[in-house]
Amino acid sequence: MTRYHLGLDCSTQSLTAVIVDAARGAIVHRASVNFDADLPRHGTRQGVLREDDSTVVHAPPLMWVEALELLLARMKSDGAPFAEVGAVSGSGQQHGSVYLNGSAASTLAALDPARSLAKQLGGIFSRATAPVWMDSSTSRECEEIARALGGQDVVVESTGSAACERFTGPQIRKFRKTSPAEYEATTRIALVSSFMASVLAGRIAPIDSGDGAGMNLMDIRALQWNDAALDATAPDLARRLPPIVPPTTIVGPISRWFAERFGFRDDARVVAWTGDNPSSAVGLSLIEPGMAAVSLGTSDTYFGTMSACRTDPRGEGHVFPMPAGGYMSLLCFKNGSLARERIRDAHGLDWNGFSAALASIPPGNNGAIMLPYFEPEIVPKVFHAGVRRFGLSEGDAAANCRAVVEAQMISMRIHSAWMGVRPTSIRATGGASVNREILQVMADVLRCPVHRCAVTDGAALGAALRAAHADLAADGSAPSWRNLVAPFVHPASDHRVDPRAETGNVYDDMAARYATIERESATDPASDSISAR
Ligand code: XUL
Repeated sequence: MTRYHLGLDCSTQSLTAVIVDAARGAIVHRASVNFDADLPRHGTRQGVLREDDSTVVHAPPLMWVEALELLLARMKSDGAPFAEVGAVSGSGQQHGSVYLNGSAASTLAALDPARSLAKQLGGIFSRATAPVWMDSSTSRECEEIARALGGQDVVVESTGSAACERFTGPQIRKFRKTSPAEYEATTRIALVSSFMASVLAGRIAPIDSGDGAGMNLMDIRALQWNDAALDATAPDLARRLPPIVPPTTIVGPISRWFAERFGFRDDARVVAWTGDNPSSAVGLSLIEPGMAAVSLGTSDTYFGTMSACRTDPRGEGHVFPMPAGGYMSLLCFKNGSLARERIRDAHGLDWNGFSAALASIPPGNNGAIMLPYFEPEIVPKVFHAGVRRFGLSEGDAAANCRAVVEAQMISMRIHSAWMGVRPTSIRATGGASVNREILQVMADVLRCPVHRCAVTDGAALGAALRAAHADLAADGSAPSWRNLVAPFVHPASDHRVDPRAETGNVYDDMAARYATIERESATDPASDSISAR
């Protein structure tokens, strides 16, 4: 009897597991391994290894392997129902790359259940560490790739994103340039997602199109390797990459190592893993076009869904195919909670005080505008930190509280406009989503209802639901995505905030003014309204 589905998320700091009972719409088991705390011998801090030059950020793939073994062992002793798991899938931090040598395929296929996984897999790497998404050491390679392909516009249009430092293609190019012998010894390059799927399935797993889109190597429309991008990146790259497959592909049965060690069924299916962002979209039940989710964390992230593929002409947003069909876009705003906290602290407020101050000023802030670049910004690209204030005095607590939140929401509205879909609803998650006043500004500026959702482990949950979908489909009873995901997204009790009709025009005008100010300040970074606070 296979009632359950297992989802894993190999993120930056931890490996998390969720087991779902899709028929009952319930999570039946949850567990997590923290890399720093549970596997200290790898010497990571917050899951990564940094060189003195802090642009280089790597992680040891063997640590993820050990984490998998430890996590499943803990779950087994806690009584996780592995024998009833029909399929397992997962998600990985996007962009990170794992370099495998010629022994990898045969070693993975012949794992001995009597011996530990990490002891057997130590020899399969042609590079001991994997560059991860936090690595930003490849600016030169990005320029070289963009030049070879005819400019960043061409890279965006063909691969779905501008050539970005953390993306896999520029990372591979740098590896080939700095370590040619190790590159020669590399027979396969995997993503974090496809590497973990390979370990589970005991064979080199394909890369799914959702995570493949984070490489600057895949044709975003054909969902196949883009030959010109491969040529612009490194020699003989095609033979080092596995095929690209749809995110619901079954890679094969679980490896005998896992079946014997933990009691999985021999025919438990391994479903292709994907990136953590496409997987979180499923966990947040973003399965239809026109939906959006905003995560209010240290950085704020905006996910939007589209039925057809569009790319961002400014190259700020990334486009990834969605597991449930269609495409999603990801926009990352660095000055999220970071900026809100800076204003809160500068005025000696707590969050209640911040909310009260924000609410005490009318929408539109009497014309005051802030560009909240406490740190260099990703969207829009701002290289030098500096807060810019227009018609806003630095000492006015209430106006600054409103200004920072209005700026963030207007920026989301302006920089998601290229998607051509006005969201019909937004799911808000992350720490600051408990703040109703912030959600009110979001609803007013983005002109749609905002639902606060208490989703934890969204990427692992999304992976479990993808495993369930692929497994049931393979048995001939594919559920509708909507029915599958709906029971798992629980809106918080005070969950819905509606836009107020009277604010509509205020924000149309303000968004237009904000866009002009933002554009002008990009060409005039030395304006004297800049402040460090
Ligand atoms: C997305 C990105 C991160 C990683 C880590 O482009 O770099 O969200 O996926 O979670």
